[in-house]
Amino acid sequence: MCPYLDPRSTLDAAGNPGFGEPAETRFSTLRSMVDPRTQIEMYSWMKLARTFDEQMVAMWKQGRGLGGTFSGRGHEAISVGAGLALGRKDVVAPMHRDLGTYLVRGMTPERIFGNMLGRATGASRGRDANLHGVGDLDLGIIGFVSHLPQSLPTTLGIAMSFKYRSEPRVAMTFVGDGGTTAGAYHETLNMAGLWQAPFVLIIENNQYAYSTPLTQQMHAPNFAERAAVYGVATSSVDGNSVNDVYQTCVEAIERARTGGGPTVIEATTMRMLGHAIHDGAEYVPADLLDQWERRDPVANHRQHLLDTDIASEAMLEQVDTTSRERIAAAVAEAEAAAMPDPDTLEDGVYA
Ligand SMILES: Cc1ncc(C[n+]2csc(CCOP(=O)(O)OP(=O)(O)O)c2C)c(N)n1
Ligand SMILES: [Mg+2]
Repeated sequence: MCPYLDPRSTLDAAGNPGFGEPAETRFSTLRSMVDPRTQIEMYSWMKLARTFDEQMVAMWKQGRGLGGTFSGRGHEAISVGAGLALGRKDVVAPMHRDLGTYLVRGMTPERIFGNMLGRATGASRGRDANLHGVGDLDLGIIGFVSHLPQSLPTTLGIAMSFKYRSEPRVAMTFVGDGGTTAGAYHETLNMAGLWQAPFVLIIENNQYAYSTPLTQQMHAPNFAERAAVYGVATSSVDGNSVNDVYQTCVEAIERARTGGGPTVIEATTMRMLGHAIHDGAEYVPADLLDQWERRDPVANHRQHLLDTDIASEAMLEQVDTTSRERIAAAVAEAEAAAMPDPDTLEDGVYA
């Protein structure tokens, strides 16, 4: 359960009866396979990620000293669903929109805001003012390699180290639709299939690579079909359904852990803001954004929890309030933190 937002404990203390089993099963097979507690937990993390994201965007507009600001709005079901499906000893290399994965793996909002504000308390101790390259091996987070898509061969190498040592561990990473057009994507999948590595790759198909729409990127935009030729298992999933993403990842991770080889999961979603916050994304048709706004992963999962009687409105309001308080406290702590000591400038420089 999300350590910051535990609706069960808060609401039990308030005397709320809490949640029960779904009233009826009227959702897809995948959705009905996810237990109610996990579904509430996923909402808690998605809401925390969304609240963080909105705060980050607001602070950038206020000129409050954030570095590279890449919104993951719309990607929460992917980053949270995939992150929660992993085991404690597995590793993951998140991408620039995967804030939710950092959070579920245990990187605190204080450390992430501290990082974005260049503080000594940030995850990179002031070396990097966004989430590019920030990792924490104790949390099983491999720093994102900014040169796309070079996190793929790196993560495949880690997966192969698990295989060589006969450790039942899995390495997961992400790539954007744009990143799949680069050579290293194909080289990685070729070797992953050949070696049957314990490797899971999630393609975050958000329709755009910077200002280039999918239709101008590739002739055959069916990612699962294209990946299958490399000898990997493939799945296509609604990237705005956290239950579907989670369940698909659970199955892929289990297959990889038990010697069944790699999986490529295509998760379809939409990049809801510009490439980075300076980009107004005027090139994205407004009606396309409207269509995807109606499929918002956080709002829709919230409604699903209510419709199935998994959670009450009071419980979810409590989660929403706790998220706001948690993020406000993290920002206050990060803004009050010291900048790095200039004497430490060369720490961590090896060549
Ligand atoms: C080799 C390389 N070229 C260019 C960039 C700059 N860049 C960063 S993200 C990005 C767009 C990537 O699009 P996509 O893979 O679809 O991911 P998205 O940003 O949509 O999540 C570009 C061009 C980079 N990081 N690395
Ligand atoms: Mg993209």
